[in-house]
This record gives sequence, structure tokens and C-alpha cells, in this order.
Amino acid sequence: MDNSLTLVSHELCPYVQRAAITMMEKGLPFERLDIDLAHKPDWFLRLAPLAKTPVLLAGDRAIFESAVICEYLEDTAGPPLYPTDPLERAQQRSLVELASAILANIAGLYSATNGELFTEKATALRSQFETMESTLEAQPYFNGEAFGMVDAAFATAFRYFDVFDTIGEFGILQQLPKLQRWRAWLAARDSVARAVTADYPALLLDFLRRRDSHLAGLIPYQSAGTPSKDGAPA
Ligand SMILES: N[C@@H](CCC(=O)N[C@@H](CS)C(=O)NCC(=O)O)C(=O)O
Repeated sequence: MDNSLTLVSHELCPYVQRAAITMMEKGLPFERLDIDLAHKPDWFLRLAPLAKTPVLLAGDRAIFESAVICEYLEDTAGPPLYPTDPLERAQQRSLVELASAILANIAGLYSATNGELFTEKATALRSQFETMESTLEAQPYFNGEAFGMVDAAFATAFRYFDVFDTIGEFGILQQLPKLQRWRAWLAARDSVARAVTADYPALLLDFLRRRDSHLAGLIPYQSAGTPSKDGAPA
């Protein structure tokens, strides 16, 4: 039986990172296969009816949608990243959905074509992160000592702000002390750090700069750009 795992990926995709973090936390070896989302290969379109990364190839079978991939990994390999109590488990799945809504607003933020739309997205994000600030109780991770799926989901959202913070101060994460502490702990986690390549910040900045957006206009010009990368991260 073929037990190999291949994660069909895009180098900037936060949903890919969730799956990668989950596999690393579970000690599962996997290969990563990056594709160009601007020129999707036919073999990818055959495997991925929604035409989105990530897709996990488990042997000769394909699973799409990051939440479903993570559920499969949770069902088949330890250590568990969700609590066993069904109600707590459901509540944490809800928070993973909140993280997805945050990613959608982040995409809205960096795609906003004027200051008004940008402020609208920044305000929505602020409110969503305030909800998390009031939900956070334990530390260093969401459940305390053990890293879990809520951590994996939010780590990928926080990573955007490491680059956004170099562009400007947008009032989204400020004065949220518990969240900031959590963000720092997550960034220091090995699986989170290794879910992207070392040139991720430069690639993301390059991706942001190439958009026809309000945010792109705020990025200072740098002559030494990174190579062009097509495709959308969210
Ligand atoms: N709900 C999906 C979202 C995945 C998603 O939006 N992936 C983006 C890249 S981060 C994508 O493939 N977009 C298609 C495109 O850019 O054409 C999941 O959780 O897996």
C-alpha cells in the first residue's frame, strides 16, 4: 500500500500552511509540490474540482479543502490537535472557521482598491481579532501547553502581519496584549516557521507590490525586487 503524502501547494497559500503545520506536528513525512496558480496544470485541475490549493495526495487518492485534509490527518495520526470533548472540539472548529473568515478579510485588505475599502476591511479584522483576544485564556498556546488546530489556523493569519507591519501601522492588532503574546509564541513554533520557505516575506511583499491596490501604494519602492511570482495566496 502506498502511504506517501504529497501536499500540492502554493508557496504563499495560508491554507497550505495549515496542512503543512498539521503534518509536521504529527511527525508525518510529506513532499511538497508547488504549482503556479496563474497557470494551473491539467493534472491539478483533474484532482481539484475547486481548483484551489491545498490538495493532499494520500497515495493515489486526492483530498481537497484544508479543513477536510486536517480532519483526515487528525483521524489517522497522533498526537491529537483537537480536544476529545465533542463540545470543545466543535467550538474549536468554529474558531478555525473564524480564522478562515479572517484570511478572507486579509485578502480583501490587500486587494482593496481604495482607502475606504481598505479601512472597511481593517475595521472588520480588528473586530474579529478582538473576539479572539476575549476568547484567549491559556498560554502559550490556545489549549495551554499543547499546540493544537486553532494555533495552526491562526499562525498562518498572523504571518501576514509580519510583512504588513513593515509597510505601516493599520491599527488591527495593536493593544491586544494576549493576542500579541500568542502571535509571538506561534511564530517561534518550529512547525509554523518551517511551513514556509525562508524567502516567504520577500515573496509576499513582491506579490503585494504587484497588485493594483491601496496597500501596494503604501509599499516603498525597492529596486532589488524578488523574481515575479504569479498566483494568489488567498
Ligand atoms: N477553502 C479552501 C480555500 C483554499 C484557497 O482559497 N486557496 C487559494 C490559494 S491560498 C487558491 O487556490 N485559490 C485559487 C486561485 O488562486 O485560483 C481551503 O480551506 O482549502
